[in-house]
Amino acid sequence: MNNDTIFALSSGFGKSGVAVIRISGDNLHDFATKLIFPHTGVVKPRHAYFCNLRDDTGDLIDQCIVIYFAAPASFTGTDIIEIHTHGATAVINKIFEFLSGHNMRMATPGEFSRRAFMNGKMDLSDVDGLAALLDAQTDRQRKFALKSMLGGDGKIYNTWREQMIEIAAYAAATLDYDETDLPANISEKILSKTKELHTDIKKSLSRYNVSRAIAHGFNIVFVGETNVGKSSLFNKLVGTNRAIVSNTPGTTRDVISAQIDIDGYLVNLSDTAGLRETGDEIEQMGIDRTKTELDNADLVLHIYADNEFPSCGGVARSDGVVFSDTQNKEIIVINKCDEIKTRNNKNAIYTSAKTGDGIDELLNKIREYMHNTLDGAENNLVINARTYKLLSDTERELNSALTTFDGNYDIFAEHVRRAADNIGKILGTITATDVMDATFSQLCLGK
Ligand SMILES: Nc1nc2c(ncn2[C@@H]2O[C@H](COP(=O)(O)OP(=O)(O)OP(=O)(O)O)[C@@H](O)[C@H]2O)c(=O)[nH]1
Ligand SMILES: [Mg+2]
Repeated sequence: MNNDTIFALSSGFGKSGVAVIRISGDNLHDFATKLIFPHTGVVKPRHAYFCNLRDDTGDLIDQCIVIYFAAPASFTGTDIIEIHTHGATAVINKIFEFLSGHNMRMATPGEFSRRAFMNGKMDLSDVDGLAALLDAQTDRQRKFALKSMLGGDGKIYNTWREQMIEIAAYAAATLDYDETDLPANISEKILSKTKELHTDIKKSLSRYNVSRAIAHGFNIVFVGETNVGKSSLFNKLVGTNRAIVSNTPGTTRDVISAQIDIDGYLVNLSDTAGLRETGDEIEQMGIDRTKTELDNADLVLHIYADNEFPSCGGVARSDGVVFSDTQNKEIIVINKCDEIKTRNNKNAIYTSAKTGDGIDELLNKIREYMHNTLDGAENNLVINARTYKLLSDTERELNSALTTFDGNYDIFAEHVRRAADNIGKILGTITATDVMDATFSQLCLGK
């Protein structure tokens, strides 16, 4: 192993009580001793030492806690020194200057994790989990990412891969050996096991939207004709006057977004331009954007201001142009209920952004919908765009193995082997440099 000695600020930038600078390298024991005991002393790994950190001229930089981790028992598998200093920009810069003078360099983003991966401390799915954890804003995101980071997903991928390798090996063996020399019913077992794997992987892929909704937020879109009170309701749910409200139809033109936390789930709320036929170019652009929002929606709040609305579901404009078929993921809201005498629609929620009537009921309905869609996701694989692509390729190979099977295990084995390779790419056991670069660069400096 020949690692450069690298350093980075592992805690966040900006003024803080404490900042943590991490150093990774091959032989840091002597340097740790120099920091902790400039005169005499023996540094023990994994002990916190309080010390006066001095530069090479003997000037005090700051009072710090320094911890030395000896390889391989560290995050990266290399020697590591952690310096816990006061979180002032001037102190941090001074320490960086001092370290640079000792033949050390600033780490690139994700370089610490890359070392951990190279030293077998993490597989790529753990790295994806770490990246998701660092991005986590809500409790559900935290739990979801943590499971992946601690190797839960890696275990599943490894089991799948081992099973595929075994299937491919047996399939190849049927070509070379007599059936009587192989385990009983081997042909049926090969096929049934492959079908089982194929079903499991298909199921995981179908839950991709759930992973995405937890990791990046559950998208709720407010849609409806002009002036029905979309922006007023949006403001109620966000809790501030984020969107402009006025009785002029066509007030909202752009998409206005805000994030809220509902029961630990991150929710992206989008208020959109009211749907109507318009000669106004800018308003039309807003309406086009509404369509994009609808395509990415997990739930649509379809707002009306009276009891009349099309019974077919889906989102249509007042001129009858159908925008999107959202009926499976739509809540019908009849707003301005303070002005309505009869409440004769059983499927709708009646609200008044003016009086606050029905807002809690609407929130409860959203909650119920979200829990039905997202709960239980802790058991899902955390699938991101990278793993989705590779998992889809895996599914396709297994599907080809099964559908092209004509009693000849030659081609069958090749498809299963390729499927196993794709899982290997998810884990990073088989990997191209560009995949690794993309995975590690999601991480920030110092990770
Ligand atoms: N009486 C009553 N008026 C409401 C209610 N909600 C909104 N309004 C009024 O209806 C008008 C339109 O409200 P907005 O929230 O701007 O409606 P919008 O659907 O966002 O309209 P556009 O952006 O033009 O599509 C404003 O004058 C609001 O004060 C309500 O529940 N009851
Ligand atoms: Mg509006």
